[in-house]
Amino acid sequence: MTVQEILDELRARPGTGEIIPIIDPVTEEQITEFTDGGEKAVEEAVARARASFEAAVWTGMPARQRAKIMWRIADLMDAHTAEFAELDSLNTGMPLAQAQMIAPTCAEFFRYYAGWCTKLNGSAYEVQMEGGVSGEFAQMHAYTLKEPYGVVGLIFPWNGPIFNACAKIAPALAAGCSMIVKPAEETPLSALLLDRIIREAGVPDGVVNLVTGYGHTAGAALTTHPDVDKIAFTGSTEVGKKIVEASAGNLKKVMLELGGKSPVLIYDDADLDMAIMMASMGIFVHSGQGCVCGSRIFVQRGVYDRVVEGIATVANNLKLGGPKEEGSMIGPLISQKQLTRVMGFIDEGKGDGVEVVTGGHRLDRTGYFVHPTVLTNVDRGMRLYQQEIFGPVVTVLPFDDDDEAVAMANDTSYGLAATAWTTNLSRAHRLAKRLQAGTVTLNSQLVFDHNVPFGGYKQSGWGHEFGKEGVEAYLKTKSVWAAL
Ligand code: TXE
Repeated sequence: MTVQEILDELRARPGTGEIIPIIDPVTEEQITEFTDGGEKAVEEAVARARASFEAAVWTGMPARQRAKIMWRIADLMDAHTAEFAELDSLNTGMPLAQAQMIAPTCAEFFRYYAGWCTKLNGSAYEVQMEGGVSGEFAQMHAYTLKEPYGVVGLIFPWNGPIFNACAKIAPALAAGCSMIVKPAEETPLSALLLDRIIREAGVPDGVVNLVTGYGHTAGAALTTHPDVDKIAFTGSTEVGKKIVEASAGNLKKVMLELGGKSPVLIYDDADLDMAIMMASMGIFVHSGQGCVCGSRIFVQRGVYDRVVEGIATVANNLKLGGPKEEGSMIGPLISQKQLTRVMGFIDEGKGDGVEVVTGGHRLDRTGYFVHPTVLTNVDRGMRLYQQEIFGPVVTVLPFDDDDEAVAMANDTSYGLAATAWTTNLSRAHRLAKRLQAGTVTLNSQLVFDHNVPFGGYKQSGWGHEFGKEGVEAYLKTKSVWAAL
């Protein structure tokens, strides 16, 4: 299966709407184009998903058998690591080595969740009910059943195309759902390859249905569809709110993984070399296009100057470039739209008197590259301090003590992730409790495991992905009562 075959397959997909170009963010040239699937594609996909669910073609299969098929998906993905890496790096501009590391992690989602297929049990309860039908105390036996939600819509963004796809498809399959999969319009390529693999591995027709198209057409049609039982969405907080409103029609359940403005606290007793390197990579990796990127750094005053200088040095030493360019460590932003957005925040900050320690400009070359940017002298009311920029832009501010650090860290509407760097472990764990975030990392950043739940506090999301919580998101609980 070559990259060209995938490009041809995308171009040949039927659609009813506008032509959507796929642009290489490194060359700014069109790679291919496809037709928006729009409402019609969603309508057909939902009908196929519903029919497969009602016919129990997947849920009716023994759990062991489903687990084997999921393992087969993972094995096939491993056999195609090179193609997945090539497709995602072509589509997003991320370095090839990075894409090659990510692909096997994505395959692992299917192995991890395959294990859950045979373990989705309810609980049993012995109940003595006063005044029951058969005497003073009615003996009751109650138990819960875990049932798949039904037909679910999976909508995800462009920042980690194959990762986002697997993080949603694998638990939904383990739970026994039928699904409609809508990748971002910018990055549908690797989802096409995954779709082929899923069918080749033996997932019956109609269980996984790929729809390609815009968010405001295909995505929106999914969220309003009366026959979709749940939406699992990763993307912007703005669209997350739209999805909540759109889902009200049939009160479909919604899981949201939204944006962040994650704080990183660096104390004077921290391993500063490590903290500087990790905090820098924690924002500049993937050009800041990660939901957990630590975009607000707070440094204890005594080491403030040293840390600002250290982060600026890392920023200046990172080699930006496309996947094919020798030694490139960081790729471009995904699109002209994101470049305009990111530069808008930076230019507005400059106008408001922010100090640009380094960066603050796009690179003087083709491609949507922004120089890693360190900003100080930032006012906490500024838009660039409060809103997710989703670019390689970090603000650094000083603090004196725990109370001030925590107050500043918690001072946004987001609550996705937070980090503390300190060798005082009792303080580290106290901070973990006080920081308003769904994930807190202590003396570490950029951590991930399939088994550890991940979800946002405040306006960063609803519900969890990964781990046991990740599969439970696709399950309903039914209570059954029996009089003994
Ligand atoms: O995201 P969108 P965009 C944030 C980040 C970024 C900003 C804009 O701050 O700068 O969002 O990025 C689909 N109904 N994040 O515009 O629009 C769309 O087709 C249903 C953070 O790309 O949220 C795509 O598949 N679906 C985030 C997906 O939603 C709709 C990662 C995401 O697109 C829709 C990405 C609609 N009305 C961006 N409108 C994170 N949490 O990591 C769009 N979509």
